[in-house]
Amino acid sequence: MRLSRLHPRYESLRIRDKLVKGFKEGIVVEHGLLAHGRGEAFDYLLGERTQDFALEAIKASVASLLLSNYPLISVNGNFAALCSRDIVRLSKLIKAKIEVNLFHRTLEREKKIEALLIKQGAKEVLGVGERAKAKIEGIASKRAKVDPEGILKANTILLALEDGDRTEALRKLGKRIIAIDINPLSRTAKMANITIVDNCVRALPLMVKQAKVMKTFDKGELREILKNFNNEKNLSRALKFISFRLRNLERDSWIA
Ligand code: PTJ
Repeated sequence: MRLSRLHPRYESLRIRDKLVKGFKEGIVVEHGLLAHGRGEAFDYLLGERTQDFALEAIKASVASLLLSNYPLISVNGNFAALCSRDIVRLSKLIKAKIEVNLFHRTLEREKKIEALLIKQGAKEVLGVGERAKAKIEGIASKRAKVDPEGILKANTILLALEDGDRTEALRKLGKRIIAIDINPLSRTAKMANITIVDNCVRALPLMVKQAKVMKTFDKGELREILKNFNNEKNLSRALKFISFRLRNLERDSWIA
């Protein structure tokens, strides 16, 4: 469909189109379209903007990734369809590995996502086919299969649109988890070390921008940013923001 930039919901429709295209190309699964719908509802509650608590989480995340000696970005279908270009850009800035890790795993999808990331400039994509020969305990789905040179070895992992089980299992293995999850109530949001409550479509470009600036910081400065961040408090700020917005909307609708 050809979208007019003048449409009041242009941005939201543009994102939907990206996902539908990803679906038609075999990158996104049907379930991914449903997951996006849930995300859209939360984005509506957040005012479809990156709020200050998300920006703080983004800064803490970039600090954490720059401090890590084995950072990794875990990519699923939705994340690839929406953010492939910025995933690759960020991976280069923070010197992170990229691994494909799917809930609805098929070799065909893994290869398509790998090809998309390579097209965007990735030099190497882990976790595809035979490479995912390690297994993580405590995960019931095929997401348990990981690359021994990737997720198994990494100490800081950035992920998006994740299920709580895997986040929990990865935390049990001692990994630091940075999650982009627009739902502050999700298990992943609560289990992660740092949760960016924002749409990945906005969060990733902002992470790239921050990484360009923060990679010049010394380790002391990065540690200070990380030390001042508290995930529980940040999540509660997100919830307070949503309640505040709903109260205001309710009041305004009464006046109208
Ligand atoms: O590609 P696969 O096979 O690995 O499958 C991936 C899906 C997306 C199907 C799978 O991970 C899934 O079922 O995801 P969930 O559990 O429905 O969604 C995970 C979280 O992501 C939910 O809390 C959503 O609100 C949130 N979410 C959805 N869209 C976005 C989002 N968070 C940030 N940005 C979004 N665009």
